Amino acid sequence: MARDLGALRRLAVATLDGNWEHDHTVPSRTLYPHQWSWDSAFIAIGLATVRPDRAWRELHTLFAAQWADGRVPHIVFNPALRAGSYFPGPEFWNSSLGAGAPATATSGIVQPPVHALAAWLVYRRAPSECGRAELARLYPALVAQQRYLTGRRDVGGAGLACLVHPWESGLDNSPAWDAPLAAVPADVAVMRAYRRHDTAHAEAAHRPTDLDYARYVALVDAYRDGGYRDEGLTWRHPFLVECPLFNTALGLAEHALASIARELGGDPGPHRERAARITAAIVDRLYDPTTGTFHPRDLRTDRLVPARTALGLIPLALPDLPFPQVASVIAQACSPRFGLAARMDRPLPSHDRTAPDFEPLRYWRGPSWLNLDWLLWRGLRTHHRLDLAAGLRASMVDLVATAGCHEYFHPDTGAGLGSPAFAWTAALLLDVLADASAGPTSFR
Ligand code: 2M8
Repeated sequence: MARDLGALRRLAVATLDGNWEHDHTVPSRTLYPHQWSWDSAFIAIGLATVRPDRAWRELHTLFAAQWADGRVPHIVFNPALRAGSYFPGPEFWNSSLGAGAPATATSGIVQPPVHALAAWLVYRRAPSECGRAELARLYPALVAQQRYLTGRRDVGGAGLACLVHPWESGLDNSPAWDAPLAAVPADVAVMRAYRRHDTAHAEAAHRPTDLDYARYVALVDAYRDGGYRDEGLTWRHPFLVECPLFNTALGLAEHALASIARELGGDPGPHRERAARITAAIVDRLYDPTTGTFHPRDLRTDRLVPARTALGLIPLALPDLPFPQVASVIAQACSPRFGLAARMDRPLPSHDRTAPDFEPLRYWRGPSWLNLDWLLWRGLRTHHRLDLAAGLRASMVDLVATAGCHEYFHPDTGAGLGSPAFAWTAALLLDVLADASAGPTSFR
């Protein structure tokens, strides 16, 4: 596999080029042949280093499928693909049932709103008049996305967005969702009526189980049959959680929007105030002083989910996270649970490696993922832990140098798992390689 940085960069660019599809990038040609929301944000960040025009195109294509209520769907389906090329496909989601859905078929749920941060980073990579025009075009759509998430999706009433499906977290089968999902009535036999597409392209033992899928399907059924409406979710929806990663993205988006507003000659003040309120709510509602990390809050029980997953470390990316939480999250990240160090001997896992339900091969239940690394890498730089940031950066580069642009990696051996040509791995690697000096981050 590619060892020198030039060859590594070429591999990443070739992966992105190979996944480019007219006006967007597919996460993987085999497993995920449509456009995914948070993938596109990460992809744009990487494209900005080599193909800035495509970076903007990626974001504009995604936002062209934004719903009238401001939600940005987690999948935008490519109408040119044959039926059955992904499950659940457009016929299952039937987005036309949602008021204000676009003409293009989409899913009806969302993913972490990392897009405002992406737009800001794409612009910052090469500021220009043209880039400013692209930012100005996206700004109202990004604001509408925030309004949806902090408005209709504030089911808990404390200013945080609530997820209605584990897919909205992006960490589909994380142990964080086991407890809230257990309350979702589902019968694994319903899966006989469907054909899973993922297990035809990846090992079943690495993917979510059929029972997980039965619950995923039941949750989509419930949300879709309510016309994708968010009013009254408390009374009728069986899965309602506030996720630390998702809400960190929500807070980062307001910081990024403040920078964008300032750049466009607008007032950054309201965005800064909203960012501060989101960070305060994350600390107030999702921080557990006994574990020293953040946990999802299950709104059905009003309790924090006990699992210690990598989700709990991600609020470190917030620039205004108070010092006690910064210190305790870093201490936990450096503990044997996650093994972060200036010289890491193993990749960062997606779940506590000392937990009994840690599974090194199964998707989001242990394997290492570059997007989690990247978010934490930003957090470490934001809070001036350049020693640890350098260790994590070296680990990311090492993973791809040894195994290629895989979707995820074995958290002990670094072996490549899942899709072998995965777009956000390639994109985030390009971003990491372009920031060789890796100094502190800021929203300036
Ligand atoms: C995975 O999720 C999709 C459902 O959205 C799937 O398993 O079919 C997750 O890793 C998610 O975070 C990612 O956005 C998506 C496409 O890469 O794949």
